[in-house]
Amino acid sequence: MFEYLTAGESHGPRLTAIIKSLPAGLKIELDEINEQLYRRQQGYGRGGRMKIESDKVIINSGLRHKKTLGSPLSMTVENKDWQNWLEIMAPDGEKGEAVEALTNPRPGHADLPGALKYNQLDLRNILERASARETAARTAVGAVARQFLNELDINIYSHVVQIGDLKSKNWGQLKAETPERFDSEKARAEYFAELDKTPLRCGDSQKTAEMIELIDSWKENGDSVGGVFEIVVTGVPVGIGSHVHWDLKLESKLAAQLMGLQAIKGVEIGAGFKGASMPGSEVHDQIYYDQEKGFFRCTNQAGGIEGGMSNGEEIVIRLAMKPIPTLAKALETADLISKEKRTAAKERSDVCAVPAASIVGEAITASVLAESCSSKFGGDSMEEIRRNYESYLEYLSNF
Ligand code: EPS
Repeated sequence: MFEYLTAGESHGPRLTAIIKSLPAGLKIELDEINEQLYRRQQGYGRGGRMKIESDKVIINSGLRHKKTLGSPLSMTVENKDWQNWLEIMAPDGEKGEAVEALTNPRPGHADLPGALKYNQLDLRNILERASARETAARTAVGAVARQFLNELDINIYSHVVQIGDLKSKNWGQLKAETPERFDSEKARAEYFAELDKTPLRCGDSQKTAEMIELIDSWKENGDSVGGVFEIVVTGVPVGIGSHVHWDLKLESKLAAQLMGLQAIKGVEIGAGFKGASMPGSEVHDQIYYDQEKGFFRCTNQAGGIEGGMSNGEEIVIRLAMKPIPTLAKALETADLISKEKRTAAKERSDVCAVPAASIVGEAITASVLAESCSSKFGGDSMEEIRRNYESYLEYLSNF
């Protein structure tokens, strides 16, 4: 369940996502999918394309009267910009080679390796699919997964903690400073919801102002800007994922899928790379027991995952996004056909898309957790999954 496929080119007619199978009887609100699509389109540093698009989902199958049927759920998101590309991107067009080919590959993009691998003489045949426009489809999938996870009281949040070389406090530091500020789900949800009203989805307004200045000044130089964002998942019961096979481990599923998000170059779970320089006695979260809480930890260096399984603590993931490879200050490149020295293709582009990536990161995390939870709790219908989930929680509380 929750396996999915996306299709579509950036300037083609539309994006499509198909979730192969879902539990029957899951309530899906289209408004909630559209809200996630809207969130993904926000953020300071976006380019001209976002003024054209206003993403809305169309459900084509698998849903009746707001409830899933268990059959494939297929969704589309229209590309409004398609109207400006009717000839260049025509699926049955006859212009063929008369359309001017793009032959100056952008360093850092899929352009060159894609053209060589697929034997293409027009880079557009690669870049249209490589484009991060595709993430609108994954966001729609994640929005469905999120509604499933809500039924299991699992919540997924994110925030931006670095733009360029400017850093703000990460989740662990924020919690350590004022634990009482985040001690209920309501408080956590409110904190993260407020970030949606800010330009960069960063909780530090002073740092945000500096980050905006950095984006503006790098943009003026014709440059692009990367950054780091963090994903925080609450409410995951112990035992999601498994230690028995490498590909069942929760962190390998999360890392693999999150690294599949365009421009992501690094993933850390919990203390991540920092843990490598710390003594073991400080890295591992000591285990305590309380009649009320059951087993618990006072620290969370593991980022909520031990041995490939959730350990009941918050899951904390950090992702590094490189600067977007389409630069106004074009980099040097070599022509695909003539092999002569050229400057890279300059398409209209975003200068910084880290806030948008954080929303897609949430969506991908949601789809991984939905898949892992449905495999743990089984069942073809929501009633069956809920029964299994509740009896597992009861078993844990009596352990
Ligand atoms: C992208 C290039 C830009 C971005 C696009 C990703 O699009 P365009 O080439 O049309 O200006 O705006 O992102 C989206 C369209 C989106 O919906 O996020 C790229 O090359 O990856």
